[in-house]
Amino acid sequence: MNPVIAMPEKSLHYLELEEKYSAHNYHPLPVVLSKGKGVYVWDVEGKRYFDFLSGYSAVNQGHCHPVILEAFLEQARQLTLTSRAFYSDQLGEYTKYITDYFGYDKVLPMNTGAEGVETAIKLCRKWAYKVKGIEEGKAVIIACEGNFHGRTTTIISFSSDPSARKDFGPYTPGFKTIPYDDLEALAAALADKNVAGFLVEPIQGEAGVRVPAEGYLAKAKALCLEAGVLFIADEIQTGLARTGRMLACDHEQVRPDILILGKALSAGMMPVSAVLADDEIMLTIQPGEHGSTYGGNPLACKVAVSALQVLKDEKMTENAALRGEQLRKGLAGLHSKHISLIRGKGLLNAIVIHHPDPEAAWELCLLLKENGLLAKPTHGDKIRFAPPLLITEQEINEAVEIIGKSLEALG
Ligand code: IF1
Repeated sequence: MNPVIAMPEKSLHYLELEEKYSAHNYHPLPVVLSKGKGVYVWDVEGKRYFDFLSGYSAVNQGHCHPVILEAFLEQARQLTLTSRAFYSDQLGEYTKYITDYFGYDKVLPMNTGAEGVETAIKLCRKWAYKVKGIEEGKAVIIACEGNFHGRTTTIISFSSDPSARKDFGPYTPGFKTIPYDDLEALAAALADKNVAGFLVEPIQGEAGVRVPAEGYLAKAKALCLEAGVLFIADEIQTGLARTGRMLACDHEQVRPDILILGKALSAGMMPVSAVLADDEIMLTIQPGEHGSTYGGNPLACKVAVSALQVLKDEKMTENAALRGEQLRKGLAGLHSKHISLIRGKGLLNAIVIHHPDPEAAWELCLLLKENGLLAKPTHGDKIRFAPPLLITEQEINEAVEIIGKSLEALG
């Protein structure tokens, strides 16, 4: 059955518009959404679904959270953009709030995740030349195989995914990739005196929610400290309560030298990213050397404060830990022959599909959709399950039932 042809007329209309006029840089599931609230989204026909993607973990706080929405609307009526040519009454408040929240001296506000990563790279290089004393132009940043840090030309230069980098060269030099979750490889790479930073995802999202061995982050941080190298954590996806701790690094009491946040920092309302570091690192960048028109805009500032506050007020970290445990147990309890692996932390989870049909993960997502749950396959055989963090015990049970029913229908 071709799912596109089987679509209702209204959905088909919007799908065809996108196909005709939008660049073909995505392959979406055939569902057209027009409304979201909490853990649910609705399609244009009015059918309700559990959202188990959460905008790739950008809507941790749930869709259109009423408190955050109110903050958004209040500020939108007042002032939305000043540029950084002037001060605003929101940026100072936000920078104090977020640096207190995470315990850093300073924050540099940007918009998208990729911009946050680019900012961290520039900061690390600047620190390498101004503080560490590496010879100009020689700084090396270590990254991991299987990484996903964004789509800019520099970031894809150290991607190991051919579809992310092929035909987009020439590539930016100054990066070395090593296997993920491999401390020996890290130790060997750190022997190079020109290494300035180690850029790592505490759990690799794009790689299908790859959780490293316990102790990896703590030991990697210790190795970096010993080598005088900055430990740079990309917590754009793993941060902000998603894995059952405020930061995934908190699971191992690791404090990154540079912390990159994005996605849920605005609860899905708009692109907001942030880079946090202490003065020794952050103050190496001087006026005029970095920035962005929209970075730190008053609307973003107001929304980010509210998004962070809601995570604490509604105990989303604790709920992510509890409900994540319940979800993994529930999935294991299905005893499905089609699931070869269940992995994750908190509410960042994935299953690996075992099936003779290579399209089975996609087919399963279509069945899940029919049964009222949205999820997306990654790397062919993996499906990510990452609902908003306010999901209840009852809702997890319902979701597991839908997943079980869909796995059975897969045959
Ligand atoms: C897409 C994955 C998720 C990220 C980490 C930086 C960024 C991302 C750890 C860049 C973005 C996204 C973007 C999304 C697919 C997606 C993704 F499957 F590719 F890995 F979430 F799981 N660091 N992740 O995960 O942030 O510039 O996009 O704001 O459509 O490409 P951005």
